[in-house]
Amino acid sequence: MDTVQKPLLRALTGEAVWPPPFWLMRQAGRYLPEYRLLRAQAGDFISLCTTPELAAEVTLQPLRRYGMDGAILFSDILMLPWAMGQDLRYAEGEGPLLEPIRDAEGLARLDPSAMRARIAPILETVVRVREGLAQEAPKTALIGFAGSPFTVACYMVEGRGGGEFATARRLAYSDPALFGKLIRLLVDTTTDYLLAQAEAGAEALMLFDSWAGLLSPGQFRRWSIEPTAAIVRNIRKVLPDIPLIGFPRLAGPLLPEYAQRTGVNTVGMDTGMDPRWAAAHVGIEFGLQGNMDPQALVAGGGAMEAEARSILSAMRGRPFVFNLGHGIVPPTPPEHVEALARLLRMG
Ligand code: 1CP
Repeated sequence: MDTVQKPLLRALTGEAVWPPPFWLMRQAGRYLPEYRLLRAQAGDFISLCTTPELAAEVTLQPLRRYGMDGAILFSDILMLPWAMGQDLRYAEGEGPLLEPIRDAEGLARLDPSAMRARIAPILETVVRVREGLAQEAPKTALIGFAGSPFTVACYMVEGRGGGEFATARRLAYSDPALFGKLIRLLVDTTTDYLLAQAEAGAEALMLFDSWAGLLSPGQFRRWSIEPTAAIVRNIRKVLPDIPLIGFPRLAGPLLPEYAQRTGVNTVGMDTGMDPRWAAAHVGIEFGLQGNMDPQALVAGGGAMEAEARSILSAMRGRPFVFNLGHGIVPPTPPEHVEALARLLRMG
């Protein structure tokens, strides 16, 4: 199958494909029994991400059930700081824990030159997933990804998730030189990391800015829009045509400005974004992606169908990729995902 014909790639580059292609953030994960089984075999989460055979298998699992139009590389946004030598572990039930970086000494301990060797197994996963897709799902496109510099910096400075990243946001005001240095390092390494994924076979690239909406408008422009725009420019110099998706979660009314100024092809809408407002304010030259409430997918039934249909009707006639407004949550019944996939195929 010629990649140009893959529906996801057509929608991401400006075509109003109907019924719209779909995939779901965190589509591989704990709601699937086959994932839990492999996760237990791998032991810890980092081993799962760095064992290409297992990570590729986990990437393909949801496609076998639901035939999504997009596969997303199974990895994590924090594998980049890990690849630069920052201590990282995933504590059961607690999420990621890192050795916090809050001063110049901490920043100096990062070793970007270690990155290439440490990401090698992740790139090998990309190669294997492309081989798997060619065999099993020739119309499905592979999405590579990274966290945006601001969101990754949040975890690097705070050392953990679960809160509002007060330390990281304060540092951005109190020591913008240091915070800026960290962001610039992330712009450079994220560019290299995404280009390496594309070279290994990723067909579209997504930047997750999950915590962008915690920023004031001025800080949002400085720490979310500008670094993202720099990454987009860097990537475009090498790969002018690769589809790029940006997801500035909770950006609210700054979403159109984010689309315009970053130069991504498609912007992700989070759960709270009104798709009709987005359709009216984000130019038709941009694709939109989103944004059903993950809790509607847990609930299922008529309520879920009504949510999905209302999003579809708001997006009709423009380039659009159906997705959730944030990641699938573990209590999601797999049969609800099945029902959603059936509804979406009918358009
Ligand atoms: O126990 C487990 O099995 C680990 C749970 C888990 C999984 C399945 C983590 C830890 N990461 C992932 C995979 C993952 N993470 C993917 C690939 C799979 C897919 O989408 O199907 C992707 C794209 C991510 C991206 C990610 N990681 C983001 C951005 C998207 C978002 O959800 O906002 C963020 C913020 C993270 C950090 C992270 N990693 C893991 C957890 C539990 C978290 C969130 C921590 C927090 O709440 O702050």
